[in-house]
Amino acid sequence: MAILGHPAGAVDPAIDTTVAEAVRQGLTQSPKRLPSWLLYDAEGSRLFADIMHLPEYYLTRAEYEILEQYQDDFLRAFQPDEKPFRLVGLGSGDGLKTKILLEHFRSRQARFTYVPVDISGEALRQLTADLRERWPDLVVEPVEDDYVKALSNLPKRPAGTRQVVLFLGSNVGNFTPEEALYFYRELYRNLQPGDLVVSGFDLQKHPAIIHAAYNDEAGLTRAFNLNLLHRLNRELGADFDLAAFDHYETYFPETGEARSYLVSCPAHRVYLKALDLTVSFEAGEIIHTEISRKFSRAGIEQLAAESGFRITAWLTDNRGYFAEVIFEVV
Ligand code: AVJ
Repeated sequence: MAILGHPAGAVDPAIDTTVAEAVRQGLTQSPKRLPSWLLYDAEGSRLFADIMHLPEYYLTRAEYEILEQYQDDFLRAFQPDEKPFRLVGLGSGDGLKTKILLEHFRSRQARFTYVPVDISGEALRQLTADLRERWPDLVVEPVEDDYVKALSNLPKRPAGTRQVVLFLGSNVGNFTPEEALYFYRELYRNLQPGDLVVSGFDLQKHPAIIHAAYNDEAGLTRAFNLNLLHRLNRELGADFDLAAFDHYETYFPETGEARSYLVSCPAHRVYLKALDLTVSFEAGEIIHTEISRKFSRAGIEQLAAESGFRITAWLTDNRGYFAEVIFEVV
């Protein structure tokens, strides 16, 4: 299942073959690219947690604002009747945003369980330990997996339970339009009538605001992007010289795509021991590492319609930067 770039593979405790294969594929094609899920090793997840606090990174604060302001509306949407619900958090990360909702739902004695899904085992273990300490009676069933695979591998849900999938943080922005459509169709296929998907979408806005969010003064986004090479040095015995690479991001308002690259400044070669592969870089050659797509309302409505969902709520922050959208299976 390679469409989202994280194919299932044999498990070798020494070398992660899914990492190895993705890197071999990405660095032997032209232009070079590395899938964005590779950014989230333990260090990458930590760096991203710091990025969420950056003054330029408006996304997290905007989403917070929406979750806080509309927590009651979310609960009414998730539990319009007496039916208990199961919250599935795709890409839960450090879970800070989800905790706002969990806290509120607990204070209202809502009946629910929580299934955080994340590709970073480390982030997931921390979140689970933290939640279990804070709310010992909350049922938390963590799943360490990639989103699409997780959908079909979820623990069996108790009968008479509504499933509510949280896909926050504009993680959907990492997908190409084709991947996003595929992903929402897969979601639809794995859900039942009455089930919900709550998606966070970063909206199109002044390009300078978006550009700044991926080019912060403190250099955290740069460190986050470069950390990917550090990871390959460690996990694949590569000899990337981090000083030879730069972070570069550019935003295309016509398509809503922010694209991030690593740029090889000098012409040079890199050797990856675990792959027995030498990769040549020309001066100024790029490796594409991430797409952070920004959405229009029409684009989101089209995505919902083409994947079979009905939009039942559209909630934004006061500046209209970000939208939390509820999709229902009809
Ligand atoms: C976690 C994918 C939503 O694209 O904004 C932040 C990741 N990359 N800064 C985003 C990210 C650079 C983030 N997502």
